Amino acid sequence: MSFLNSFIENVRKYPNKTALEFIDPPLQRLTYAELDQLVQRTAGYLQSLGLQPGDRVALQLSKCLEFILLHLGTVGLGAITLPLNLAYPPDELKYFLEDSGAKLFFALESSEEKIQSILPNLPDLQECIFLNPSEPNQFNSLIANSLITNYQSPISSLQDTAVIIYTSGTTGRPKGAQITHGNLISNLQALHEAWGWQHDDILLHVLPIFHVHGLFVALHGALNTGATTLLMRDFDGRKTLQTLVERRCTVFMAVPTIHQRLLDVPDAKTFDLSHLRLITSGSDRLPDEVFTGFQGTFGHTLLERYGMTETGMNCSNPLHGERRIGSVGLPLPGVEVRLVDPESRAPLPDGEIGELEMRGPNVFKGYWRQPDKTSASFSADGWFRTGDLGFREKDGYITLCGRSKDLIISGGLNIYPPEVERVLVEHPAVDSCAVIGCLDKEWGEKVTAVVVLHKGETVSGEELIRFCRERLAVYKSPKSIVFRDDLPRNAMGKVQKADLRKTVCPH
Ligand code: MLC
Repeated sequence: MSFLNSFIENVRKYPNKTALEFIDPPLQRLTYAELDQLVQRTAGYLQSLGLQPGDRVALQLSKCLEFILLHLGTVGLGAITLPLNLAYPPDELKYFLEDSGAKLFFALESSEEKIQSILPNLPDLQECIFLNPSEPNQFNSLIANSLITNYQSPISSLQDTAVIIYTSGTTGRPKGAQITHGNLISNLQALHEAWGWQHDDILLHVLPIFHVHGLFVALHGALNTGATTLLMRDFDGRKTLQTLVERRCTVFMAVPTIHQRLLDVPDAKTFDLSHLRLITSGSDRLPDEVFTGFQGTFGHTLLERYGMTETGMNCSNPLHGERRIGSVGLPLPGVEVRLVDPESRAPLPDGEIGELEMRGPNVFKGYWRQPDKTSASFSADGWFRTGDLGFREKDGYITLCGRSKDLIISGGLNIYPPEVERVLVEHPAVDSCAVIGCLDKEWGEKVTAVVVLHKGETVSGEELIRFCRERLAVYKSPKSIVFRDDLPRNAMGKVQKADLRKTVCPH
């Protein structure tokens, strides 16, 4: 039993049906049988490189077939995929490879020069293979002579880790969340039931595949059902609307920034999306204007759901029934949700705002090699502390209304201000700083740094942004810098970010 069982079942049921189709160059289309053959060859190739169950395989690749084959081949062999955002600069990348002890690393040929210097200092890394996804023959020839390997060998336990995804935190370096086969299976089953996935669904996939949303919810969801996935390598608003119409897609999943960009396509209203049966939104709070804008422009009521890396999907508005504006809906089948007082941790009654805690087969097994951080993120009786604040209405609907953690979500990506602050204060001109998220129509929240310089120093905002972009992923770097003489602090010396937001962020 592994989370690939349902995919393998679908290979048997629908061998000649299109499983994956890349709709921009290089154009690639594979049936379920063809995909299965290539995964088997990829598994054989990985075995020839010495991959053993439990080993980590890091992937820092664009959205390409090679990524999908390596991921499925890796987990099929009982090893662990480590998907990495392409935006990570060499310093961050080195930390992920080192911390995870990755044995194999697949990266883009175009990044070779940039990352060559970090490779010799990684003792666990046995091989780094550079790929060029615009030349599919390169990977084909790598795997061509591999023995076909039966990657369906059962894993020893559903508690085995399938994927590690790094998440940042308010303290210390990012932590690798270990997601097990059991987590993936339970969440696939819950979403199958909740969203009525059907084998004749056609999913248009525009998200990156190195996160939970694009990889587990969208791609795994479709493969688990025997549906067809059309993949767009880089999101484009107009092309998305055209494809949804021309290819008669039935399912579309995105983050609010993408939905907003669809609404911004000048002639959006002329695209008839009435044949779609499901359009979901997640990874960030869905603004009311986007919810109503979608109803007005496309006649569709977006289905908002709530999840996170450590838990997969937790809650969803119903497929049939009321999709309540501003609410993330009801707990998914098998997921238990409770609200507790963030200080005393005592459970709260309906209607009161508290921190959400989760329990269920969807909850990850812990942070990679970080037992202290793992135990700190669970209550004594085994509930995962999400750090999200919200309340439950009498009829069970849950509404999120803030975070107990200092966290910014921009375009569906999590950014922890302390990580950015640590980089900014390394600049010789910077005395202190505070990084906040300002509400923004496009990004949800826009990373904004409020900076106090050392006496007599001068430096431009552009220079500080450039400094951050050299050391951090671009999406984490501030989009604007505001200079101040000092920062508002409480009696304990803690910066009052709520006050700063009021004075710094445009209303
Ligand atoms: C790109 N940029 C971002 C950004 N994405 N900046 C802040 N936040 C982001 N999310 C940078 C680009 O590098 C670029 O820098 C500049 O902003 C403008 O880029 P763009 O070309 O306009 O952006 P684009 O590449 O089109 O990307 C926007 C996007 C993308 C919305 C399509 O961010 C995206 O795919 N987001 C989805 C993320 C996601 O899948 N999250 C799920 C996490 S899982 P420059 O150099 O040009 O200035 C999870 C759990 C759950 O949260 O529940 O789902």
